[in-house]
Order: sequence, then C-alpha cells, then structure tokens
Amino acid sequence: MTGQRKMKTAIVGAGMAGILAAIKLKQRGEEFTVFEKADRIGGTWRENRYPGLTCDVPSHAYTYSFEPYAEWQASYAAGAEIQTYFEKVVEKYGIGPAIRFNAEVTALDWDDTEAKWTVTLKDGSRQDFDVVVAASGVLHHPRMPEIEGLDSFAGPAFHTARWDESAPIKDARVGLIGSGSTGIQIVTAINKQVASLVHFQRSPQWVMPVPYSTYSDAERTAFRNDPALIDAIRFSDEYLGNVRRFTDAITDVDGPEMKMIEDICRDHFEASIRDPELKEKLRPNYRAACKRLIYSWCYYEEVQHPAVHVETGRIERIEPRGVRMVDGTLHELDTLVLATGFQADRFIRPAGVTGQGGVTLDAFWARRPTAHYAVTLPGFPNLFMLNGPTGPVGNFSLIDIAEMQWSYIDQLIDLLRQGRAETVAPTAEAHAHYEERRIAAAKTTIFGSGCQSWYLDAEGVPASWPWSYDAFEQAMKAPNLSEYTLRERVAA
Ligand code: NA7
Repeated sequence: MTGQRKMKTAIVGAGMAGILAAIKLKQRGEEFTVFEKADRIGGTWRENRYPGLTCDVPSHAYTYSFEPYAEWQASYAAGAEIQTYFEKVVEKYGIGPAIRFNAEVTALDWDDTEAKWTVTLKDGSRQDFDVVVAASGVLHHPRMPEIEGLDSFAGPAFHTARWDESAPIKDARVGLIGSGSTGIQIVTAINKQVASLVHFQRSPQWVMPVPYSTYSDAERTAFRNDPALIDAIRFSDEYLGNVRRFTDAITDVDGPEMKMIEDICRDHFEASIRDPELKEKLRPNYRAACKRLIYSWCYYEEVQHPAVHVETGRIERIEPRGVRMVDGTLHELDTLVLATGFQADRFIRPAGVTGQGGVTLDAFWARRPTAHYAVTLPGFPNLFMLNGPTGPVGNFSLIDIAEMQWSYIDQLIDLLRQGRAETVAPTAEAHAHYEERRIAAAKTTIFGSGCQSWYLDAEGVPASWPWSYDAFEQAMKAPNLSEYTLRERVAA
C-alpha cells in the first residue's frame, strides 16, 4: 500500500550543504534535525578565517539559486561576508531551532530489520532516523606537513584553518609553507604588513587572471531593487559559459578550451613576472588546471613585493628559531603558517558508519572513497551524501552541485515518503559499473596529467566526476531506478 509516510531525517553538518537540505526538508514540512559539531553554522566559512580568504567563484554565483544576495562588497566575496550570508539564510528560513550545536556525530549504525539509522553523538546519546543526509563537507580535516621538528618551533605555528589571531604578523618575520589557493591568498593579504615573508613553495602554480571590482552602494541598491540584475551575472555566459568551457577543457585535454586556458595562464605569467630568477621559480612544470587553478587578480603583482621571498629549496627540518633548508640555510621566523591543505578523503569520517551486514564505511572505502554518482552507497540504504566522493570539482560553485544533488536525493526520498519503498540503495553491480567507467575516464582528465594535488586518490586516480558539467546536471535530473534496490515495507 502506498501513502504519505512521515519521515525523520538526520542531517550531518550545518554548512552550505546541510543548510540546503534543511531548507528543502522544511519546505516539505518534514521532521529533521541538523547535527553540527561546532557552536555555529557555516562549515568551511566558519573554520577558515585567514587573512585574504576569498571565494574564487564570483560572489553573485556563490549563493543558493533561490536566495540571491544584493549585499556583496565585491565581484569576489571575502570569507567573512559569505559566513554572514549563510547566517542570514538560516535566520530567514527559520532553520536555527532544528540545529543541535556542539553535537558531533561519532557513529551511524543501520538496523536492517527496523530500517532505521541510529545516530550516536560524542556525548553518547543516540537517536533513530529513517534517513541520513551526510553534509559534512570535503576540506575540513587539516593536513599537517610531515616535517621533522614541527613541534619544536618557538613561536606560534598553526594550520591556516586554525588561524591564531594572537600570532605576530605585522612587522614580523613570517614563514608560510604551501602554495595552494590558501597560501597564495595569504601572500596577497599580508605581504605589505610583515617585516618579511618567506613563502616555502614546493610546487609553483598556474594563475588564471580574473577581473576584480568592488560594488558601490548604488549598485547594491540596484541589485536589491531588481534581482534580475543579479541573475544576469549569476546565469551569464561569463560565469556559466566559463564553467561549461572549464569542464569541457578538463575532460578534453587536447581540445580548444584547454588550449585557451593554457594560453591565458601562460601569457599572464610571461607578462607579469619581471625578475628572471623569480620567474623561473614560479614557472610550473605541469599542465595548467592539473592542480586547482589559482584564480587571482593580484598574486603575480603581490608576490613581487620586496618583503616576499619565494623559497623553492627543500626543507630539512623545523627548529626553534625557524626553518632549516637542506642546503643549511636557516630562515629565522617569528610566526610559521602551515597552508598545507586538507585530508580530502575523509568526508563523514572519522564518524564510524556501519551499513547492511555490519559492513563499515572504512571497509567499503578501503581502496578509495566512492559513492554512486557521488550521492548514494550500495549497502548503506537511506544514506545520502551531498558533495560526497567522485562529485565534480573545479573552479565553480559547489552550491550549484549540491542543489543538483539535492534534486536527485529528493526523488529517492520521495519513494520512501510515498511508501513505494522502505529502503533505497544502489545495487553493488550498478555502482561497480559506474566506478569502472568513472575511473577509466578520470585517468584521462587534466587532473590525471601528471601533478600532485588533493584531487587525486591514494592510487593517484582523480577522485572526481570525469565528464562534463552538463552530463552531471543531466545525471542529477532523475535517478535511474534500474540501478537501485527498492525494498518494500515489511509488515510488522
Ligand atoms: P592545497 O591546494 O592542498 O595546497 C597545499 C599546499 O601545501 C601545496 O602547495 C602543497 O605542495 C603544500 N604542501 C603540503 N605538504 C607540504 C610539505 N610537507 N612541505 C611543503 N609543502 C607542502 O590546499 P589549500 O588549502 O591551498 O587549498 C585547498 C582548497 O581549498 C582549494 O583548492 C580550494 O578549493 C579551497 P604541493 O603542491 O603538493 O607540492
């Protein structure tokens, strides 16, 4: 018999994706609880507070599609502004009362007889749910560098996602290890305040120049009065067209779009760096977009500031006074900043997740984290991931990706709501087939063209969606139910 079933959903994480799920479930009048380990919402934008933190997606494109924002200060938004946006959204949609703060989920256990997930929190309390949405983010477990003597440094030494506001930066001798998006942004923000900045760069970056401009009060008023002006930016060819061209480029590495990206980056590099010695230090020896492209309007200019020294030698160890290089040089420092990235293979872990037959997520992911179309997992019914493994990554908004994923998830949950099934999970065969095709295609993308990055899994295979943006959008329009096991409700 079918009918509207009352569902109880647990959402893990109150960042961008968890807030999205909460809004959507609230609009359906459903019962849900959001479990958030911290004492505030915001995820990435709560945790990262380093100087220069800016989203590399244009500000008007980095919002929910249904909640445009007129208040951005500039064409690319600072992290604190984005945190404010999400706080305003939570307020507007009345999500706050459904969030349990300081509530870290430590375990999710599936009961196949009752068709329930038991959610266990750090304080030991437990609660049952019909559905779990894992919205716990991707880049939130800092990766500390394995450098000898790190603990021996006499001054403050900290990861960029644990920024120490009390650490001396102004007029100080600062060391910065790591030249991903984070390290590059920090160079551009602190170079004029410090006494000196040694930027320890293991790999140089390709930089895509992007235009930056601030919005005036008059422009913000115009955006407020006419949201069509915002849509004209968000849905413009300049943004969405670029996103499509970008994913076409990464999947067709010898195609015209990739050539265009390479030409732009190379011309920018050649025209910008004046000192020949610095130029050779900053010249990448791998293809553009193999690592995540740096989108910047000022890095090449700022790195040429006299206070900045780019150090490309190998680090021997860290000592109380600073960083000792293999050639014996000691860079004496007051503050050491570690912009060394994140463990990108964690997802909902370290929470222990146990599915059907007692199979754990660690066991299922022993080789590499995977999910069917980045969303569902065979053997883990009624568990849905937002921005889970193998989803699209690149220089575009993960909010849009999460919205597409939500539309797919919502259709699967709908089968449960309507009583058409009690549980839903992809079949092992369908998922294996997906993974086989995905891995074969991923190896041919630009991410697999021979560089080190957080896009690669432990075997060096790009851990991402390897086809076009349009193909992902299409896949998310409707789940292919022949790939799913729908188990009917068993009468008590
Ligand atoms: P990334 O992009 O993972 O960058 C980490 C950087 O740290 C990168 O330059 C690494 O060099 C460097 N690194 C890591 N370990 C070491 C050691 N042991 N010694 C020297 N250098 C090291 O992290 P980000 O935080 O910059 O950016 C993450 C994402 O956040 C970004 O892509 C956006 O999506 C937002 P490597 O390149 O491996 O040689």
